[in-house]
Amino acid sequence: MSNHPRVGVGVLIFRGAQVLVGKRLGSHGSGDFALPGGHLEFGESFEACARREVLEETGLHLGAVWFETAVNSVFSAESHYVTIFMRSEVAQASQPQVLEPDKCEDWIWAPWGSIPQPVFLPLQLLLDSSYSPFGGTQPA
Ligand code: 8DG
Ligand code: MG
Ligand code: MG
Repeated sequence: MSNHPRVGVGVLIFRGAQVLVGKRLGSHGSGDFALPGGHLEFGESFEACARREVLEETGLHLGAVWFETAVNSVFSAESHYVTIFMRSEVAQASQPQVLEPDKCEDWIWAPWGSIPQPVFLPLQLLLDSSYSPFGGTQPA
């Protein structure tokens, strides 16, 4: 707990039109579907954080990783994150592993428009924003 905002990095890993989400366990947002990710460490780049968290949590080694957007995630009076969203793409054959079973129940590939509810606040803020992963206007 801190009275300053912290920095969280969420990683949008696309496999074609599907994005990787996992059901959180054990900490705030337990039961919510969230992107792989975690805290930015002191001195760490966004890209390095994205690669490290994804490797720790899923075993996936990412290729190119790039910045997409950011949201302001005010969870409560005591918990405030600035969330940096990074993005990467993986091959169709890629299979994530549940390497932190105390923190994530399972990983699933979900179509961008059909991520199961409930959704972890930062990802919900992204879904509610004008961000579109495939460019242009999202079909209704
Ligand atoms: P760490 O302490 O090992 O760095 O993190 P973790 O064990 O992987 O914890 P986490 O809860 O997955 O991530 C730490 C915080 O990062 C989380 O409590 C809130 C913040 N965060 C965001 N956006 C996102 C997101 O999209 N996904 C994840 N997993 N965390 C996020 O602000
Ligand atoms: Mg982590
Ligand atoms: Mg995490």
